[in-house]
Amino acid sequence: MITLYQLRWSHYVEKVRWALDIKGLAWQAVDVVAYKKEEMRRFSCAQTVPLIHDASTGVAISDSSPIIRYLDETYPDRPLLPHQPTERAEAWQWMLRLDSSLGLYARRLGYTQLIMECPQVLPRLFLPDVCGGLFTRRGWRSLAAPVLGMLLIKRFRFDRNRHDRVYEQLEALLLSLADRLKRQAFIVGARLSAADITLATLLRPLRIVPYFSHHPGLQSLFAWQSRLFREYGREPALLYETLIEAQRRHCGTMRAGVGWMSRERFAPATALDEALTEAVNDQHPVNSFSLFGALPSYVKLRWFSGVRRMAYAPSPHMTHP
Ligand SMILES: N[C@@H](CCC(=O)N[C@@H](CS)C(=O)NCC(=O)O)C(=O)O
Repeated sequence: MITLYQLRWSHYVEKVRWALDIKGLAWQAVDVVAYKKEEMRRFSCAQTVPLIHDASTGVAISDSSPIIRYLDETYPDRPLLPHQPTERAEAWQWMLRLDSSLGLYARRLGYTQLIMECPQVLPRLFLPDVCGGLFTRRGWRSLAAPVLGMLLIKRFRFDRNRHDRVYEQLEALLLSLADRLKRQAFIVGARLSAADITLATLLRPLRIVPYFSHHPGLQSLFAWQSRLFREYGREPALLYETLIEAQRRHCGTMRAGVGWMSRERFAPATALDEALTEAVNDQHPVNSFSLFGALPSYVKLRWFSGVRRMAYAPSPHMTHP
């Protein structure tokens, strides 16, 4: 039996859940408390989720791509990485590249969107069981939301989205991936591989970011993702998607107009062709002192981010409850 330590809504975790299901392995999930992660402390590997503990080998390993490689090497049936060496190396590089770019940027913009439109969702994600669910209740929710928002800003630097050109870098990457997937059904080779699972799952948070989910040049990419979700029985919408959608329908608007984006195509500064040996992450340490220093950034992001409110339009590829 494999135990998967998870935050339910994490896109890196979703990638591993999908891999475990394809391989047909017996697994169980343990939901961790994000800011303590006590459940995982006994393992010596990096304390990020996903983390798996395989009781039959005694191995504990974190980081989604190495987890998938471990699963393939230990349980060779129903391989997730291509067998052919060149394709295998190519798929592996795509996984690391997407973990280090798309995964990080999509997380930043997904949380940014929640903070801009409905921060009360954050306690429902992070604190569902703390104090018997107190912080998910109306009133308490509104108190907990800004604190969580500030914590996340410090952890992932959403206040630097514009400075770091996150929208620009992502747009350039996704347009090139959309072009690639118009020419071929899968990122590498002739069948689904872990590279496709990586792309489809790490794209998930952008389904709530209208700049991308409604982008005319990216509709084929979201259609590709939705088709894979359907074919492989993945969840059509995670909790945060359903909640933000409900909020948008209720108020008839969404934050969609990224004021500073120009129509010119952006050339990313960093070469994506450099070979990677491991995935890069972007978490920064937070302490209570630095946390409250994030209040001005929270206020700015929530109300003056430069992302304009526009009339709500359902995203074409979202399944509506
Ligand atoms: N490259 C890692 C990224 C893992 C990661 O950053 N996980 C986040 C959840 S999305 C996490 O552990 N967050 C807890 C924290 O920030 O302390 C992977 O592919 O697994």
